[in-house]
Amino acid sequence: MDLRNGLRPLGSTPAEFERDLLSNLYYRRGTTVESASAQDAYETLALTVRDRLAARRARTAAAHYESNPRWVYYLSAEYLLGPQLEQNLLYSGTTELAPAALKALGFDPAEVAALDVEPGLGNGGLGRLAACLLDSAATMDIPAVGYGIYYDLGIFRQAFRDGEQVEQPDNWAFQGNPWEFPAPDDRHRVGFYGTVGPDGWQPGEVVEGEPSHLLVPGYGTETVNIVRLWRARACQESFDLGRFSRGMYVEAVEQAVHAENISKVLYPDDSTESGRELRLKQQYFLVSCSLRDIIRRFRFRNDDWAVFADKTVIQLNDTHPTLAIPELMRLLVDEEGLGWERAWDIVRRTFAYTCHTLLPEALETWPVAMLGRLLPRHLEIIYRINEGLLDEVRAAFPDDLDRVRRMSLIQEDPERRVRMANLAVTGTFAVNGVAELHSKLLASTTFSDFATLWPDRFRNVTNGVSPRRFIRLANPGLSKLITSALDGDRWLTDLSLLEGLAPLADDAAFRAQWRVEKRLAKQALGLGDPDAMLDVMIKRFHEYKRQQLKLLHVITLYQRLKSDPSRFGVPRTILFAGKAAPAYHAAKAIIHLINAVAATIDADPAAAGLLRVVFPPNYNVTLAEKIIPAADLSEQISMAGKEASGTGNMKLALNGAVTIGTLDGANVEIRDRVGADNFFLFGLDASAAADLRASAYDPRAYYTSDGELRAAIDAILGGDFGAVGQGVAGSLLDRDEYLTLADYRAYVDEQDRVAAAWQDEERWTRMSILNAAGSGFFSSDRTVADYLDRVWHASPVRVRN
Ligand code: 26Q
Repeated sequence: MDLRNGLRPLGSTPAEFERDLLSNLYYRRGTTVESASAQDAYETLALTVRDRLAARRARTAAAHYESNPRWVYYLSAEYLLGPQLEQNLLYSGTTELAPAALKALGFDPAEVAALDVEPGLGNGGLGRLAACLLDSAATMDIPAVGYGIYYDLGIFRQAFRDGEQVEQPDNWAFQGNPWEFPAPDDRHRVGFYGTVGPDGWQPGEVVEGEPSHLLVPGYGTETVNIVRLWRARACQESFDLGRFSRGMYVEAVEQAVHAENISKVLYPDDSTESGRELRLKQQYFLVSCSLRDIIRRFRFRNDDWAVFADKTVIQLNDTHPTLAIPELMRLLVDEEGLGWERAWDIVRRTFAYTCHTLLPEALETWPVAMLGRLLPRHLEIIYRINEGLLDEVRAAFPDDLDRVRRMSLIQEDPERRVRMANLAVTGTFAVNGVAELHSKLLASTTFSDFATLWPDRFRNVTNGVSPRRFIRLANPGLSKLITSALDGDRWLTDLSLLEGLAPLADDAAFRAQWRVEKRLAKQALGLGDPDAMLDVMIKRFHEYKRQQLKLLHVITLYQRLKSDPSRFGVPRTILFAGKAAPAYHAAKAIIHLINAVAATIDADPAAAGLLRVVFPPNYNVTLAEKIIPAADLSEQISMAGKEASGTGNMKLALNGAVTIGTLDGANVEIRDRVGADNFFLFGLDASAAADLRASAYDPRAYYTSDGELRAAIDAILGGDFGAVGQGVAGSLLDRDEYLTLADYRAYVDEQDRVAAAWQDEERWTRMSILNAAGSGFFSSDRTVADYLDRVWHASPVRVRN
């Protein structure tokens, strides 16, 4: 089938692009050049670029239909897709055409581009990973669909008021979103509440899920996949015409408003389980809509459940979509009439689970009472799955009651709750961690009982990042230099080729060019002196990540500058960026204190030209793309054994930042690959940290015995930075859950070695180049290749031109 029949081919010359732009402005935007606003121009440009991808999308769909492949479905409550315009220009080969055409029509390309809003449909690493994996799957021609939620309000916009974080709503699609294709025909109905009787589940409330999809183009290939996002819609019946006619306007729409609240807002929490029923509703809403869609798509070419698990693999991005396991059981048993064992076999062969945490408090559980009220049939199914699990445990370990209690899907004390991670491990054929160390720790600690019972289920897939977004788009200058050094841009789809840069670390002329690009990136960022070291800590705020440790270092540097300049080191701009969950008071207190310290240093002429602390608000993908190319030093200083992987660490190394870090998450693998000489290592390792925490750890002993540490904490307590930070200092002295004081001395001493290395410009540049050269492994293309090999077992489908 040739889908191009009857379609006007879209041109690739400037004149043709300009003609299409003009035509879209008239016929789709309904305006004229003379009266068009910048917003009109932006939306029209987006449509014109999107059209070029839509033609490829149509051919992709046709090729997929024809080959009836094994599909990869990615279920994720979060996606951080990043700004769409620059990416879609690059992927459609219109990066040069577009601004030229805009100019020819009298628009200012920079003003137009600035209107592109990033969809902030995620919190942090897990959401951005989802976007990188989709990018790589498309680039590798893998038939894949991402499913998620279309939150009206994405991750909050962060602002500072008197140095404190305040959260503002992010109504990202307020002006409309020109990149999406609404598909109201593919709506599904989702039930909640109600009762289970002889005729099965009778929901008490029904909401509709309406999908829109965004295009996910592959780079350097024809494939264009999609990510499908669900929005909650009230059913027709929920508008109460009777009440409306009686003037009860609010009451008339009450039900409808209630229904649509499901996709209203992203939970801005990346650590603690929120006890809110609406979050659970969101999770089931995502799962129910997506599974129905997956089955609908399965039926295009298949009619036998016997092949479902051969044609489908569903990856669960953490436990947030774990209700998919009981939901598929329900669909197969209650709606399709399959027997329990047959259905369970299909489910167990269909799902795979990625765990992204090691923090016990971040393992999701839901009160049995809440789940049973919201989803009574699912609770029955979970109980039945649990019976099978516990029978298996008892058979393998007779008389080990404690093990049965630990592995049960139901936690009994202090309140009965469903353990979603246990359910995810039980209902899947593969469970993976996101870095070598993390996967090892999962199997030896968090999931040790399950790993003993089912050792083959556990594997590792180390995270990766898209080189298209995080170096090609973010850092065009350095990308150009690399392309000319490597004689072409094949490295963009085979990042291992960056190894070819290693010999150039010894080439003085190349080093000079490398420095020029770094400097230009710092100038473009415009924060601080471009000749000072840019030392960055950019990530969500969490005590385990230890922004407070970096802050103690800042205070120590400041105190040395004032009292002992010979020990100060080198000029630095220290950049923090990141959001704290609104209810995470300890993290917000750290933000407040950082801003107070920054203000004090900024106001002190003694610090001018030597030390500056900057904290640009509202860290997101857009801002990351500006900071990462400019960074010299990458702070990856979590307490060892707590950071599952990290992906910012990879993005920074790829762009030639040198890491100072603990042996945590993927830092371990970064150090292995860039070389121990090009990585500043410090601190307790995971096992020493775990031992110290298990012993009678006394943070005050470190405070008492280390003069610099004591001085830094005393400065906070004594009000050098205003009344701010008493709580932060107090919690470090009293409990210091993440061993900040235990690692302080090793950290500060290692920072002195960083400063010494920086003083030798040529040495530093060599390290910087070797970091980029050694980062090839951290491409999300390699991650997808590992998923294909270890979990998905799917094959590419080539799309013809
Ligand atoms: C759970 C329940 C209720 C509300 C919110 C949540 C929630 C939301 C988001 C829990 C966790 C998250 C996000 C976790 C996350 O981003 N983890 C990071 O994942 C990265 C990708 O694997 C890793 O690199 C990071 O180490 C890990 O912290």
